[in-house]
Amino acid sequence: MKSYQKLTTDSTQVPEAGEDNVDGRPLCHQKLSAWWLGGGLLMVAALLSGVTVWVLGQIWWSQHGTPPLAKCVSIPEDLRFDCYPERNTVVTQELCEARGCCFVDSEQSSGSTNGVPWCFYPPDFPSYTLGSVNETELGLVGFLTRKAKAYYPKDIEKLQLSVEFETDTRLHVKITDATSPRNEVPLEVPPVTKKEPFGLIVKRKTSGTVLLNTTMAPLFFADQFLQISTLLPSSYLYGLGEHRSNFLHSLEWNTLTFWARDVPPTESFNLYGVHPFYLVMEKTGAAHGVFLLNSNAMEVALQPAPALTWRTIGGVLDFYIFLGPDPNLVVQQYQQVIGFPAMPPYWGLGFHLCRWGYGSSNETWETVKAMRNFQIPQDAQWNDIDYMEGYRDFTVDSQKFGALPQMVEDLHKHGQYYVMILDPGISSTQPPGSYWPYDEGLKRGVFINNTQGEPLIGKVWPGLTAYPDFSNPDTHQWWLENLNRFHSIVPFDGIWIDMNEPSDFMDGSSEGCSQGKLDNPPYVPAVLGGFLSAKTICTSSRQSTSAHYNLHNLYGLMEAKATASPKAIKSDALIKLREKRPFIISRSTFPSQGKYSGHWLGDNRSSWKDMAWSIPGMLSFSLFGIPLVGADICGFSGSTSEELCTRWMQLGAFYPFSRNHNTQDEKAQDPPAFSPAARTTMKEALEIRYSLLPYLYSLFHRAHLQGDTVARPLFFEFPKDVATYSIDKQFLWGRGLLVTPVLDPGVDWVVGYFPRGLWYDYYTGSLVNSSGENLKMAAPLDHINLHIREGTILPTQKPGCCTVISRGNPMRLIAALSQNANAWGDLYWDDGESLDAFAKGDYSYLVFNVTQNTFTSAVLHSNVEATHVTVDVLTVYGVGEEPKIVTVNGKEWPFSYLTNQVLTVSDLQLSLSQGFSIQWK
Ligand code: MIG
Repeated sequence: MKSYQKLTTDSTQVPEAGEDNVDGRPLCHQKLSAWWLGGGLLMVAALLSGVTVWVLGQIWWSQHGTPPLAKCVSIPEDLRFDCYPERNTVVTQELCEARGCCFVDSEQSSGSTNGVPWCFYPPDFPSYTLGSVNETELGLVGFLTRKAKAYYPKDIEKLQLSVEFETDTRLHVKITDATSPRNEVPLEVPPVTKKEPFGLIVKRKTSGTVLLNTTMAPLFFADQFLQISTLLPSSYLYGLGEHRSNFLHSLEWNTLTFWARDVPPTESFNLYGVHPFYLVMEKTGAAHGVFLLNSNAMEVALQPAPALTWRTIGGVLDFYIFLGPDPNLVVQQYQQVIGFPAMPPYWGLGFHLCRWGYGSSNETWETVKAMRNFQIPQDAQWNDIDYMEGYRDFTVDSQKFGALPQMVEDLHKHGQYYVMILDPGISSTQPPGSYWPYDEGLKRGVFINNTQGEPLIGKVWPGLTAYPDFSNPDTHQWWLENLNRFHSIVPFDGIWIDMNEPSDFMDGSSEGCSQGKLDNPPYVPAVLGGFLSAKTICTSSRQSTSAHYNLHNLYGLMEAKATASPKAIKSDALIKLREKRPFIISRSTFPSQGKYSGHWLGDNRSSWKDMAWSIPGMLSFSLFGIPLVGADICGFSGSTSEELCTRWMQLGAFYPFSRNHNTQDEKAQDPPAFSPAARTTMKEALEIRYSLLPYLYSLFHRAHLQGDTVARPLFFEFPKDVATYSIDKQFLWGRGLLVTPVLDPGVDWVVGYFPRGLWYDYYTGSLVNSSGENLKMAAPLDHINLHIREGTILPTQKPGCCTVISRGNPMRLIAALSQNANAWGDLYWDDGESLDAFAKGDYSYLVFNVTQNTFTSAVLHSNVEATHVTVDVLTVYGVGEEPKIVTVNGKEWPFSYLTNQVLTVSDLQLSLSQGFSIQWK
């Protein structure tokens, strides 16, 4: 007879136990099979294309009671799952045992103080029993019941479990209240038509790796406390944002909290956005991902077993498991559920300049003129809240910003763009009849209400404010009309939505919050401040579809949707106004945000450390399906230095979203504010960015099309190279361009890791043949190291003042040959701003290839006016021998060859819209 004890202490035992039992039974046509094992264990299993899945049902006979100490101490420390996560209580033996848990003061027993819980679940802690199980089209549905109550109020006795294999690579596990509906996140997941069976212990067939095993700790499903734990197959865990941490998370008893919050990024705090998604690299180089679709305040506790515990205070347990097995595929599969990111306008990939504290429209305008004067590339000028009258949305300070409409007109005349900030809080203190947004909003009932049904009043920049309820479609219409009225005065091109956690300087409201269970839940995750309404509105406040308790983490998503959505019918504010692709940057984010907006990493500091943190921040958002991301270049708060700002402009030139932004009362940090040398270096960095925009734009197309990452972690391309797993000081653009910035002061060198293979210096074509090693490189202050991976062809274009110019400039194609002398690249091209250009077929798509000493450009799709764009230069890196002759479309052509194996063919004047070939012999 198999005892539960045995099963719980060795993860690999569970599947093995199943296999023992099925020995001798052919696992032939089965989609689903169930066996009763000894010891009251029901097991349901299915063999899928890539994984074997088990759902185990535990029958518990034990009662609450104090577990014997011997049993407790026998549990290894790493496998102790916290039974008392409450932080405000000193956990005594009495309190712990009242919960039926083991109390072992591990500091005394092992001298370790590293976070091992003293109060933890015994192996036979009461949990749910799996009852009847029925097959469904895609898997199974079953019921879970609880015999003994757990210790949180409103423990739900009967749960419904569904386990469905939705696609070959996606498993969907959902646990809900079987009898009454609970809050669910209104994410529109595309319907699944494919029929496949399904599981809860998930084991990869090829490697035997157990991806999930949730049998190690009890399942909780009380009204306001839901918890489930799983073992992890390795400690290589990524994602779980928004947090400030290394890209590779620490599993040393590390708890991450999820609750949208206005706070400068700080380690271990909950920050602006919420992304309950992780990716794990398994020991074999395969990857999988897990997404918990839940919008409540949440906590993820990591421990070195390695194991992970999800703890949320509402909603349902709705898991999607993505089987990869390649990390790129995991992220794609995740985005198949949450949606692919919007295609940004081309200009959105240009350089953006902003600050808080431009004193006037003229001061803003002067900055733009200085940028032009020094011929530093800039596509967009921004304004912060300074432009408003009394910080009220949809107003312009007529004294200081009287020239704003003219400035915007001037930007447009120069092919440049204007973006301004909007905060959600709407001033509630203006005399009636004088402020349309509030008057009209009140009339239409678009604001979030308090528990008495009156608009909840908090405080933000304009003073007392009401908060638009973006879960209400009427609010979208009202928001659109506001934007429309404002646009007729200031014809803006993009919108920066800030403060949308939402931020409230008052902690709750002007009247405090209720004492009810929504403001004071029985369990509060480790949120900054210790209570849910810290720096935000009361969680009891009422929105049209649910309490703010459930919708808080969705506020930024819903606001972005109202501002930008190409899909929503009534809410596509920017599209209706401009009929062009929206450009929105949001501070608070939630899964599926990428469909509507990009993100910046918030209020960083002007420090070297903060610059370094921007890389893991950016890479995490690549995982979250928000590729349009960047940090405030040169730092937001604090004062930057010329050296720091120079290095940061170099790094920031490679943020997918590249914006220099500064707080008020700090010295200017725009490029013209520095010495000629620094200014020149900054200009050169931006010129490299602008040169590479055709490549970057093509990467965004792939992100939009299928969820490829743009800024990419090295291990995505080298998943078998464990040395890449912890790298977050370097990153790739797509598969082919390696960026190695300097992140330290006072140095003129940098060490970077080069995965095995050939890498070419971007600037010179000089070759690095790496065996998978760290290399020290020269990095004087005017230089950022960039390397092209073997086998890559980069489409580049002569830079210009702005994308409107650079987009028309001649192209240079750079081919970096592999060891076998091959290379590949592509180019997606459209007018850069039309909505749905790809869907409508209004684009060109070109594929470049090098094989057998021949470069070919093949036009696979051509339906856009691009004849004016010419290819002028082909540079080939890694041509081993000097050619005797070069031909272009069969015609002999002059060329140059350098001894570092660089072949250059110039003055080509080939039309981009026609295929061509260039051969060397
Ligand atoms: O309470 O609008 O993160 O970028 O400059 C601060 C002023 C409000 C926070 C944003 C920051 C912006 C600032 N805002």
